[in-house]
Amino acid sequence: MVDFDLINKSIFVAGHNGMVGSAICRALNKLPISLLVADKEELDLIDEFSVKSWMNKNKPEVIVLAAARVGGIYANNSYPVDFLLNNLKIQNNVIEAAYENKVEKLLFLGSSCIYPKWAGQPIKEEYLLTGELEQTNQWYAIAKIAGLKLCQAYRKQYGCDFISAMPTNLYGPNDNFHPLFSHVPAALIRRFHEAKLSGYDNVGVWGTGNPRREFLHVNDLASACIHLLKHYSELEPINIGTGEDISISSFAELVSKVIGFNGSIVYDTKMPDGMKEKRLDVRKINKIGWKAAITLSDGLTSTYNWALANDIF
Ligand code: GFB
Repeated sequence: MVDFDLINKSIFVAGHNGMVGSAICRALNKLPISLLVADKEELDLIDEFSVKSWMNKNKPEVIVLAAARVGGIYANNSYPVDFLLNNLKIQNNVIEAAYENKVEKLLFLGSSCIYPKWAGQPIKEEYLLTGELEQTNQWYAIAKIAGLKLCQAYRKQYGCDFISAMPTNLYGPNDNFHPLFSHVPAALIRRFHEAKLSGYDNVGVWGTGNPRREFLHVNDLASACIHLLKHYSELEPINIGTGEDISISSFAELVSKVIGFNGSIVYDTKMPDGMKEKRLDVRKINKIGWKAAITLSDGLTSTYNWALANDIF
């Protein structure tokens, strides 16, 4: 197993204010490293000149690229240009500047939605680019595929230690709790909470409730990222997940229980289902010594408590 020593390294987390970036910063802050972050006024990741000059000045030794335009199924469908173009710009700027500044290791974060719509389950890393993409998130998926290919290209042409990881659906503190643009965990936490407070009889859940999703707490993702920085150095991307999935209807029931909502659930079949299922095959990351630790029920409870404590609703 590869051993890359993070001790005393200067590590730049791009996207430190987001759910993923902030979780990675919390985990890195427990290590004897020097953490580099920059707010938008200091570093605009969409702007090539801004990225090049910031990198030249700050010279990180390691980069975690967690900055991206993200959102749930409705946001992906509504803002195709932002999801394609902004993500391409951010990753091109950061990855090119990483090469120019001789960054020793870069971790690029993709998403399980890069895999084909009809991929066999569980989804192995080698299923990438073997079939058509899911329509609702094709813009985001194309950008993320380009990002992982760019990392592979730098490894092939220049020998850079740039790796890519593909996390499954994530949730946790600092998620976006917008009622329309969020992913399903934050959307349902908000909706069930508001229904409980208002005394509603029922709550609407999008789609048929039949799709299956795998959910990983972002603190687990952060521990996986640190593990990969230390122990993974290959051309091929690596999946990060729990390896277990649940139907959206069972998930909605679990959220309703965690929130303490006693009414019923109504399905809005005018809203899209998206991919039927996307459970990741996580044997590769398990084999190099990492496993998810946070159960879905514990993770949802702590996320709800975090949202209450932070006046999110
Ligand atoms: O989380 P979500 O938006 O992302 O939706 P995807 C997951 C499932 O939950 C879909 C259903 O079947 C939705 O129809 N759902 C039910 C809801 N109620 C709701 C609700 O109130 N809000 C939302 N958002 N969904 C994402 C991609 O797809 O996967 C992202 O769009 C990202 O780009 C992520 O890659 C991993 O799993 O469908």
